[in-house]
Amino acid sequence: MPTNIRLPRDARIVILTGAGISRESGLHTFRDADGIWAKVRLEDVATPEAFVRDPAQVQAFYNTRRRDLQDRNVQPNAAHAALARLEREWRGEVLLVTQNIDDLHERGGSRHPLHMHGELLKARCQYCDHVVEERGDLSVESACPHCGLPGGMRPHVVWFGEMPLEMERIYGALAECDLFVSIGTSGNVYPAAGFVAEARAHGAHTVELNLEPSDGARAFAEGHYGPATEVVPAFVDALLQQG
Ligand code: BV8
Repeated sequence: MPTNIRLPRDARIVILTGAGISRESGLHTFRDADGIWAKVRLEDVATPEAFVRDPAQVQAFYNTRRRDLQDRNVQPNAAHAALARLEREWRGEVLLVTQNIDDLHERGGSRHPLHMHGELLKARCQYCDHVVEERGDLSVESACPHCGLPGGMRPHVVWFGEMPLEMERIYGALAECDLFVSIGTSGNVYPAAGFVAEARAHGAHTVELNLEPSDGARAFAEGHYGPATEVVPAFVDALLQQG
């Protein structure tokens, strides 16, 4: 893949991924024609107000996605593996920030992905704030394994109107990185959609890897388009060959 990047091998890299990187693993995106928001309104299942209004509906929405994620046909793909390879072989720091709540980056070999929107396989107690692994269904009666109180367990997921996780760490990395790569995201949801402008303002080279140009494509210095399982491994190869 031709790329006009010339980076020192110890350059600092920040990668942002979205639902598009998991599409070829069999998980739906949000805003494509067959996406999640084409079947259910985000206002009904992905806001704190929805959880107060109809907790059973919200729990059912995430229970279904938690089961789907653990289907044996859902496996990390070549794009997840390529990012794990970059983390292993690149001499500089690589911070992988994902908007995704699936665990495919971990299962694809990434060691410490930063889940800025939380994790589907974790639950949080609203009474004691304890976060636990959760692979089963949550219900409105589920009790907290830590404080024992029933009825306070929610998905450990960042809903619309809630603050994403580890924002200070993310903005610190964006201010210092030499390369910012956005993969498989439509650039619709903030503050993640603003990361490219933040990185560019601090002098980073910015690249978009996506099936097609996203709404924010013009903000990037470089773009390569096609399925993530093709463009991401090719891009990682081009970076590592610079050596
Ligand atoms: C907050 C978890 C403030 C839930 C999600 C300006 C500034 C700040 C906030 C706002 C703002 N304007 C509006 C807001 C509010 C809001 C927002 O952005 N709304 C949007 C709809 C306009 N933002 C928020 O509410 C955020 N919080 O701002 O808090 C605050 C301040 C103080 C105190 C308290 C609070 C929180 C947002 C997080 C919401 N939670 N996820 C869950 O998953 O159920 S976001 C949701 O969208 C998804 O989870 C995903 O993470 C995110 C982005 O979606 P994408 O990943 O991009 O997926 P999408 O389908 O859109 O695109 C897929 C792309 O892949 C496409 O481009 C497609 O072409 C491509 N693709 C498809 N197939 C492939 C492919 N690419 C490669 N290969 C393929 N095969």
